[in-house]
Amino acid sequence: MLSWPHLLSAQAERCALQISTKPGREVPKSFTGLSYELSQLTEPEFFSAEHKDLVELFRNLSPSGLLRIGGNTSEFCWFQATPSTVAPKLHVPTGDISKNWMPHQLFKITPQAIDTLASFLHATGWSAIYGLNFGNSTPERAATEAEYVAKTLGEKLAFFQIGNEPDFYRDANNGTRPAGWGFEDYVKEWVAYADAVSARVPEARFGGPDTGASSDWVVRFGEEVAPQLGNRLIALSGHYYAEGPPNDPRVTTARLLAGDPQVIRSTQEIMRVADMQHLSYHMSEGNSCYRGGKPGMSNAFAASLWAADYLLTLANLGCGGVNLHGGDSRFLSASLGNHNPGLEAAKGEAQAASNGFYTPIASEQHQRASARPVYYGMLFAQQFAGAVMLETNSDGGSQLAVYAAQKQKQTLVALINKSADRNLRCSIHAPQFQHRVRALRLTAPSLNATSGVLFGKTTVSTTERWKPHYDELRSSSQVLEVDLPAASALLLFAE
Ligand code: BDP
Repeated sequence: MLSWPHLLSAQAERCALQISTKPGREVPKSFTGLSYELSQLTEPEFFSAEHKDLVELFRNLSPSGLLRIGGNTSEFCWFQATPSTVAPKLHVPTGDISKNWMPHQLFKITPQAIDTLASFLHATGWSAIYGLNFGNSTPERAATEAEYVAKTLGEKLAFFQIGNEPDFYRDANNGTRPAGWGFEDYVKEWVAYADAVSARVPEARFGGPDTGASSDWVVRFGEEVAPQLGNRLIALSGHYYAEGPPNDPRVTTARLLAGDPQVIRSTQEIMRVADMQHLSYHMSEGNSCYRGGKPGMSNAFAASLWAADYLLTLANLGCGGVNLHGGDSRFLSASLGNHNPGLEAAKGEAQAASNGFYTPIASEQHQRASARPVYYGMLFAQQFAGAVMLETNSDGGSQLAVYAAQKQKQTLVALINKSADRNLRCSIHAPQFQHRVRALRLTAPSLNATSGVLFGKTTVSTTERWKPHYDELRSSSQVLEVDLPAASALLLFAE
């Protein structure tokens, strides 16, 4: 009887790939990141060195990642600097409150939460992008908070961002600023906040504008704010959600995996300004589907392949880091004005959470944290951190994504087969393939599977370091033949 790889070869379509030796962009070691709601800090024990499961999952994902804390709830958080600090007034938007998608409550952050956050960052090796409230605060409050955060996090603070998705503020379902409020108003107010923070924290570094969707705001921010801030501005930032909302019937796994050509166009536009102004660019918040993600897609293996492909696309273009959003469903629901549209999309099927189906790490209250499928896609892309991207060429069509990089003496080649039913047999032409080639596979029972994901034949646990099992492949020439079953990915390491 034939074993399955032989069987697969018989039914597989052939494809050919070429890997060049021409170096492209360098992938920062801190490239792989996560994003959380700032309101998560109302529970200081969450981001704490004592939260061992979470520490281990962060460390397994990256030894030096970037944790971005912000989101819609950051616009409703206030810092209780001293016991006598009073809460600000809750901003209640005008009109029908049920149609407003911003939080309708305040969240208190205490100095203790910043102290435990520092312990978490030290335990994980990660650094933080800290989001200051700009929607409903004052420059004085922001400066007081920034001073404590900067002092406590020290070198673990990468930079501050001020405000979340300001390009949406004037929209009726957001209502943070009146209709007609625009980019010029934004920059004026934003620079006043940055100056107030700098007056208290002279060494403070900033990133922005952390827009929801408008790449033109990111470009203008780079062109207009960088000259005003000088070396205080170190990063441009913007968000990206591939699909949404989850209860829109057009949002499907097939559409998610078909890819979005706009990603390349807008990232290239932003990178042009980032390079010109010597800034890095961070996709500081995003995921497969906005408004909390779609069950059966965002929490399934499809999201794993999407994330691997998306992160490597951005790495190829020179992006400085990607933070996929997630966290506890209570805070993600609050970030959406307590709407849970994902449950509507689930059509009555029981779900493990009420929201945040896209979260890379499941971490519901009173439950042990665990890695979701999307986490594995990020871990796949993380193998490229610290490498220099190489050009590739493939005739495999749009459902086959191919990336390559040089990491010291190793050449990495990633093949992501996003098709649900098209098995491939690929011949890879690479001058680097002369000696030993090892392989890790990313697999799951199907694109819709919400469990059973394996990377390097193993899962990521909360109790020990991830140890993948490599397959040894021999390559005596510069051409290597590999099987790539439908809905799976393969990572090759050539020495
Ligand atoms: C972004 C917000 C974040 C939300 C997320 C979502 O910054 O707080 O949780 O969208 O829609 O707009 O899921």
